[in-house]
Amino acid sequence: MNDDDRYVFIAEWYDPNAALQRRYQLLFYPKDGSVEMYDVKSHRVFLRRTKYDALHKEDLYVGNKINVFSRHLHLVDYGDQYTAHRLGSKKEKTLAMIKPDAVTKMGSIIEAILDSGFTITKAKMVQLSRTEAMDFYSEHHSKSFFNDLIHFMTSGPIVAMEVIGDEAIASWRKLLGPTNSSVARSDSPESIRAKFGIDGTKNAAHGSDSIASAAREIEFFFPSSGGRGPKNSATFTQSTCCIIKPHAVSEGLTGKIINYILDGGFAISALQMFTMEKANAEEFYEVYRGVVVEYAEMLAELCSGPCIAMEIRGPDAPKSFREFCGPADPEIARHLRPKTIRADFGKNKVKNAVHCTDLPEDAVLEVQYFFKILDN
Ligand code: 3AN
Repeated sequence: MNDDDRYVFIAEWYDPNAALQRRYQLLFYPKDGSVEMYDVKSHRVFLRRTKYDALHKEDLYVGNKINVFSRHLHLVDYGDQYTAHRLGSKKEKTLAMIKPDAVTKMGSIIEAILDSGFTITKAKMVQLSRTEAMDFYSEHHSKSFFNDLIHFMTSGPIVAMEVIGDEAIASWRKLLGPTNSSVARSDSPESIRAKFGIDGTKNAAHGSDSIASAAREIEFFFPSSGGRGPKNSATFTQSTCCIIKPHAVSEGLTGKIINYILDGGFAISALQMFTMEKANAEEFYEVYRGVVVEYAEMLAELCSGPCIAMEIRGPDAPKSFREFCGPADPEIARHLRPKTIRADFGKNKVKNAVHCTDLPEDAVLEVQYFFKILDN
């Protein structure tokens, strides 16, 4: 690294007060981890060069959303040739999908994805209709296994994810292993299909096979404009709401927390990644305003980056799941309720790994807030 290295990006930020999409030139200095921003239109300094520890070189690529001093910025382009050349060449997006046979193993699969250095930028659990599954696999229409494949893919929910990383298309397929799970077990025993797949059709997960299919498949599940994409799998009955908070997502704990929940005997019937706007977080946390001392910090945390919202089901769900999460303060949790999510993964009262519904009567309302209102 050169001492005077600096990377330049074009970043967009939606300014809710002015209802405007603003454009900035963002400069990052790896030497001291500082950032500087200029308003593209007015050429004015927007942020004087300031050290910002939460931003890393690995976060800087076109398409990624980053958080700089509580503003969600979307990196839409490279600002100069040098940056494009140094940081841009290898990053790709691909579609990773967990198939119905492996949804109960999703914690371990997500852990494998994150441990391999990929970033999950979108995620949604959906239930495919027959028409949607046939559309997704249209290239296999004439194959002998087509009917079995469609039957299988509509037999239960799946989890679709947009994954970004260096040469993500080929690396994710390598991590997946051969299409047939038995072949995977002999040829590539450490692969996902070897570990979690059953046979040739029930093979745990999917990965796009080219840049063109990655673009088509990502658009299929996460339409960029207008369309709705496949429906989320929320049931809105006998369930409760859990959010993996942004700090835990950015610390790479998503897979571990999901495993913890599943191992605890709960089922995850819906899951989606959201990046909360302040107004939505305020609405969601309304009951805590003026009641909880840390309200303002809780708000800031919930808006600080992507979070994972989930619908949780299980015996005596709202109450039993709340106990499973443990006391809101992880320090207290570690003393009084050591085998709880917050005791194991929380840092402090604000960064306490997860939110869960407090009052049983709010449980379905909170699930609806994410899976009916925000997923719109
Ligand atoms: P991959 O997912 O490895 O790219 P494709 O695209 O050839 O494999 O096939 C799509 C899906 O169809 C596979 N993931 C698998 O579930 C199913 N499939 C492929 N080949 C067969 C086969 N010979 N018999 C049964 N199912 C198959």
